[in-house]
Amino acid sequence: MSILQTMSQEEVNARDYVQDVYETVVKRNPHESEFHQAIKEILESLIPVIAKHPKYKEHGILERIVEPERLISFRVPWVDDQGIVRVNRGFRVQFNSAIGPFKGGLRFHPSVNASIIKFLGFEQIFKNSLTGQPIGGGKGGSDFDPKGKSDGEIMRFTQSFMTELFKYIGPDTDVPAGDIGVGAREIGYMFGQYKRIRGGNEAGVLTGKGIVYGGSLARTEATGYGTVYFVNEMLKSKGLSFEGSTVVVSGSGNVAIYAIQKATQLGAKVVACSDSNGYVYDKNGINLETVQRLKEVERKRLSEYVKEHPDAIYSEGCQNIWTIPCDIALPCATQNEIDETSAKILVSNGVQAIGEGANMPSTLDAIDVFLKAGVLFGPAKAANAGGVAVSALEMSQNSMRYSWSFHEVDDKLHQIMKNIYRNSVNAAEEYGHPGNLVVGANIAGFLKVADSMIAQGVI
Ligand code: NDP
Ligand code: 2IT
Repeated sequence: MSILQTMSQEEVNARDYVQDVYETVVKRNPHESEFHQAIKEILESLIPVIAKHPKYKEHGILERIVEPERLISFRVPWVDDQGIVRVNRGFRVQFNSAIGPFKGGLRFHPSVNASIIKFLGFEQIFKNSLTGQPIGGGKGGSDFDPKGKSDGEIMRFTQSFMTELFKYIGPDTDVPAGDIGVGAREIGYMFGQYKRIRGGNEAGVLTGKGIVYGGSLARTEATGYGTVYFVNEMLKSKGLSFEGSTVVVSGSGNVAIYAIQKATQLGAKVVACSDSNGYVYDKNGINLETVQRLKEVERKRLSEYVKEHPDAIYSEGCQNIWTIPCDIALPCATQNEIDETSAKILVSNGVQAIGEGANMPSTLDAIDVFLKAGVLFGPAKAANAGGVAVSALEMSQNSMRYSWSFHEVDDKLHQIMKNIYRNSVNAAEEYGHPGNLVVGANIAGFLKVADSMIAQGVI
């Protein structure tokens, strides 16, 4: 039976409408493949919602939600250690403020462009809604490459970046945080510059700050821990657990490090991790202390790991990490790092669960492979929402001028991840796709934002 025969007339109409919206996005944003990909995934998930509730079409919700409220692009001039003037491009997309101030990280990586920032900002709308906290969707960054830069260069760049960005952000309007290439050091320099320009201490303007000047305990750990908490819920639904499992984690940055730590605490053996040059396989289990020191303190390449652990094997090229047999795969590096071929290899090696720590790490074809094979699949906007959820807790603590203990924050994070899992499962069930957390997370995230947009009129 063809798909058309299994669809009601309302669903056929909804599908055609969604297709029209998608085509308009592609036409209006040419050559932005990552942005198209994120839009396509969401819109297709929403077909049963549009079919069931005509109000979303009547209020033009889809046409409005795919268009950012504002996209800011700016020049970032700075002087390198040789005295040469360098220029990068900065971005901030303020995508949707229906449920709260814009919230989302800043990414510094040479691949950053409007497409990357818009896909991330669009995803952030639904992720932030899923957390249950009052935060809208935003994202920003620059094509600046932090690799090989001195501390002074990083400071001059971030100060110049903030000298422009400060005009558009604030504790009640838009609250940036970290992402790839932006960690505690960069947030510290940006916070200092913002405070200097504004002439006041608005602690809640940025999250991911150092603990002694307004940061939240457990924010550093939150994304990686949250991903593992989410995957644990998926595993429990099938009577499985991390205990005794073999895990592969891609990346070796903030998200990867704390995913490795929590998975290990729950009894898993994490046998591999990677950076953009290659991956390490350690049959004894990855030594996290070594990875943290190499990547966070010494800012070296992961290839150095094998000098200290001669039993481990380093291979050039990060893609082949997915050929390592594992029970659980946690992609925690970057977008589209698992393609259809890698997904098929993972499935044929018997993978049971995927938890997306990174944003959009699986291509649409890869997701299809996982879902068809019946692999437990935790999509990014649900599985990695723990980072932004604890950022919102940081904002709350800043407003209260008070700090919670590590355990208080970690307990709240754990509960938030369980709620996201439950709400995604329920939405998938209610809209006719039981067990499909891609559809479930997209719908659960969408409904609150869409209803708020209707309540607030055509803006
Ligand atoms: P980091 O900069 O701390 O680490 C990024 C890691 O991914 C590094 O190991 C890096 O390797 C690797 N990497 C980056 N680009 C590529 C690439 N093109 N190919 C292969 N590997 C790559 O970033 P985070 O850990 O913060 O972010 C990782 C992912 O998690 C991103 O998708 C981010 O958007 C997402 N995320 C982050 C959150 C957070 O709170 N930080 C919250 C939610 C999602 P190398 O050192 O060689 O560059
Ligand atoms: O992708 C993400 O959710 C983040 N990079 C974290 C955003 C935040 O505001 O903490």
